[in-house]
Amino acid sequence: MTEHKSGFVAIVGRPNVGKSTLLNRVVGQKIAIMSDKAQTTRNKIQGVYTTEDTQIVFIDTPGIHKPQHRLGDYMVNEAYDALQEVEAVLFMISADEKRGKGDNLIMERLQKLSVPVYLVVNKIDKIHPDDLLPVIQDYSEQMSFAEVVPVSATQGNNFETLTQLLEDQMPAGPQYFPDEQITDHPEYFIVAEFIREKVLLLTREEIPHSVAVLIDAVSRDENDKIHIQATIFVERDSQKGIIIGKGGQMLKHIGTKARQDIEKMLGDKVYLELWVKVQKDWRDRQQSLNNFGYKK
Ligand code: GDP
Ligand code: K
Ligand code: MG
Repeated sequence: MTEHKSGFVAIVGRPNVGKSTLLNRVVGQKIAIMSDKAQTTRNKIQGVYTTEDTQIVFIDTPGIHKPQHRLGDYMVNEAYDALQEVEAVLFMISADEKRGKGDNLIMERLQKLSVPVYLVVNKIDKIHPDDLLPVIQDYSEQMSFAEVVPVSATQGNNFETLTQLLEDQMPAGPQYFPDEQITDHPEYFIVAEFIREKVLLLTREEIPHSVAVLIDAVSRDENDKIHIQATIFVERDSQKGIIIGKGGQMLKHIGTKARQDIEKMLGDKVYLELWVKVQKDWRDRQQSLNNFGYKK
């Protein structure tokens, strides 16, 4: 018998490069919410990849950006925190975007690490193949990478190459999570995230960033249907109006879409009841951040 191998791998990069999409693809199920909005991901989230003799715990992180409020500070800390005690780091970039200050800032940090850093060039489906090499060259001139892996997180190109590289890299170690477990977060966390994702999908401008979701109650009725009550928090009265929408249409839409994702995850029928409340400027208030789970 070969010795069991395991380890932790952090996924870092600017907002919107596709980190959460990669995580979901690796574990084969949606555990991290995704959107075209920057700062969708607010907490570290572990996705567990298990084979017969290897377990890799991928850590998805909030995009590294310049914080504008306390929530932002928390998010960037979460990202840098994930770099502690990992066996490898995936530095993810988007093939169709120019290297920016944010990338340089991240690379400055990564260069100080003693573990291998892989350059994962995502969204190759969006570029002409001829444009790939210049991107790789540009980044490789900034720092040296253990390996460069071009991928498409939405289409799955090169995922076997990526996981195989990482499997080979893992040291001897225990299985941290049971075979069937795919994330460290409890289901209620993911349920709240699914609801927040639909708000991100259906609203614009500052609303997505002003929203937090808390699960108030979960119960099962005599027909085995799961009843979930949740509250969507916003920062201002005007935002509350937008979330509820004319005649409650927006809230209904959010609920319907979220319910579909929740039912898929739980494998049961769900009755979802949503409330909207205003919590003024919560993103800058430590007490609110603590309540919403954005605390150390
Ligand atoms: P994150 O902020 O780095 O976690 O990025 P997300 O995973 O939330 O993805 C940001 C956006 O990029 C979403 O709209 C994704 O659908 C999109 N995206 C992610 N990966 C790919 C990819 O490989 N190809 C394309 N075309 N879009 C992608
Ligand atoms: K995003
Ligand atoms: Mg994300």
